[in-house]
Amino acid sequence: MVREKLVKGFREGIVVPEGLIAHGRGEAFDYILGEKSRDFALRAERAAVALMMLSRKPVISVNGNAAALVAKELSELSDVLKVPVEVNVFHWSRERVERIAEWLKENGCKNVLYAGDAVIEEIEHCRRIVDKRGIYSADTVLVMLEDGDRCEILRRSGKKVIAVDLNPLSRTSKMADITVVNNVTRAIPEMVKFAKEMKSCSRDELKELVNSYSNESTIREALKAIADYVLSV
Ligand code: PTJ
Repeated sequence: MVREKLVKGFREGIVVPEGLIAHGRGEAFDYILGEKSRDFALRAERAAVALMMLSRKPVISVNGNAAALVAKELSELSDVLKVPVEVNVFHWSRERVERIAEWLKENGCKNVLYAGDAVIEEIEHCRRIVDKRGIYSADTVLVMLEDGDRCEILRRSGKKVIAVDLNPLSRTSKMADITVVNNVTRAIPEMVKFAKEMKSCSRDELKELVNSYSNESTIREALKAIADYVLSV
């Protein structure tokens, strides 16, 4: 079913061929992680939601694969957290960006940014094209299925980065403030659930969740989970 969503997205011009390759890589990591949400992923998801709730101007960055896989869930997350979704893609064309934005709107997203009216100079590829009201001025960016160098540049420009990436060894995973080593198909619905539950948390409780979080531990635990799982089968 997941593959069918991507294939449909590909036929409709939302997903690029490279996105199908990226998904295959994700599937391989998901397989050796046991295809379930691990404790370190759930902890990262809670910390991620807390960080977004504490942020002045958070934004959810969405590319072709994410839109094809979890458009409805991203719309819900955007709604619950009152955070905009920005279409930001590696393989950019005005037509493609508009198509993804339309798809997100059809799936319930009320706050979609895709103006492409600003650039982040240091980024060399098309992900440099951003929206002034979104990634450009955001203090926290949630990214998924990300290529390595943007994460580093966003962090260098003073933004907090939350990544969802099944590969704990990727540059994005290592560079992000919070890495959710989980499949977006599980991570985003879980984050919606946590966001609803955490609405009653005080700022101090949210701060405690963020401050007690260690991304280094997450990466280490993810690698250990892979090693244990692979050796146990
Ligand atoms: O839509 P565009 O134009 O922005 O293009 C997007 C792609 C996916 C082509 C681009 O971002 C890309 O090439 O990504 P990479 O470098 O292949 O990185 C994707 C990362 O996401 C890899 O580390 C994969 O393991 C991981 N990944 C793949 N599928 C999933 C995933 N992580 C979480 N959930 C998934 N379903």
